[in-house]
Amino acid sequence: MTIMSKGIYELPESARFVKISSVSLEKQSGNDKTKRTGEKIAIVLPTYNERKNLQLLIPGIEDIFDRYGINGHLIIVDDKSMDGTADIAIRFARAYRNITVIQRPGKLGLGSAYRFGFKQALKMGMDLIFEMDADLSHRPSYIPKFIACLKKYDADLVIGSRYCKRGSTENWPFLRKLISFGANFFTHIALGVSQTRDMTSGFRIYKAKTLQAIDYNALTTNGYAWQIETLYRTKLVRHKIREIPIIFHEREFGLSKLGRDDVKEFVFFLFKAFLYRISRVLR
Ligand SMILES: Nc1nc2c(ncn2[C@@H]2O[C@H](COP(=O)(O)OP(=O)(O)OP(=O)(O)O)[C@@H](O)[C@H]2O)c(=O)[nH]1
Ligand SMILES: [Mg+2]
Repeated sequence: MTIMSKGIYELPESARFVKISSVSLEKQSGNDKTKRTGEKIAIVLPTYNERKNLQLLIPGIEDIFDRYGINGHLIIVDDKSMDGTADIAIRFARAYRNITVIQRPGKLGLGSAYRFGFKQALKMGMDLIFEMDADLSHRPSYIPKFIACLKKYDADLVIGSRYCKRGSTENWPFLRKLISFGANFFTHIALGVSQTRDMTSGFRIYKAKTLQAIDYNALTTNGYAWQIETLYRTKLVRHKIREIPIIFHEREFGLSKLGRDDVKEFVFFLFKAFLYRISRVLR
């Protein structure tokens, strides 16, 4: 794993030009996928230089939508990848017609990409919204399991957990395991979330009403800390959180995008949340 220390968040996302291409919003005829009925489910995929992965991932997700009759939609939020990720995404959008591609003009961070993707999903009237990495670490075969768990327990947020029984990571180097373990350990202490053992996991499904309840658009983090901020807010609004086991695969293509700014933001958020939690206890 190579860690990129590229600077992010130089400009607020609102101040930048964003292009949204959605073939499904245009007038089309004779396409079965866009005519599917039932609950509308969006999968938000943030991408930054994931061309090779996306080429395999999109057909994999579409296959699951077909096999399980899921009324699914993909929202790809690309931050000006240099490897042509957006071009590939647009080509798939033309073929599958249930894909929206959002092209932002620079790398604004993982959390910022999700915030933008969620806004689009809610605008499109989605009922359930997934977060999923685009680097094949999160396998599409779990998608129906998330939906089944959400329904079975009437949960508001279901997290794909690497650290519960039957969950695991595959091909992760020791250092990566240590970082993830440390992040989860300190997050548990700072936030006191007991409903999942994998607080930093980015494979999740939310009910639309939960995103509205946590006021996702007003959250403060832009990088990887987004995962713990959204989880903490979900706990604070007392929405139901469950976890299912997942096997997380190390990426085969491309590099990790976790940068120094992400780590700083993560630590700062944990510290702030911890102080807030203590002040609530003492009050
Ligand atoms: N749009 C956008 N996507 C991003 C950004 N940073 C990361 N991503 C995407 O978010 C997903 C998760 O990022 P990864 O770099 O895989 O993070 P990770 O899974 O913690 O790290 P690895 O285990 O090394 O893969 C991937 O699909 C990335 O392409 C960003 O600033 N903007
Ligand atoms: Mg990854």
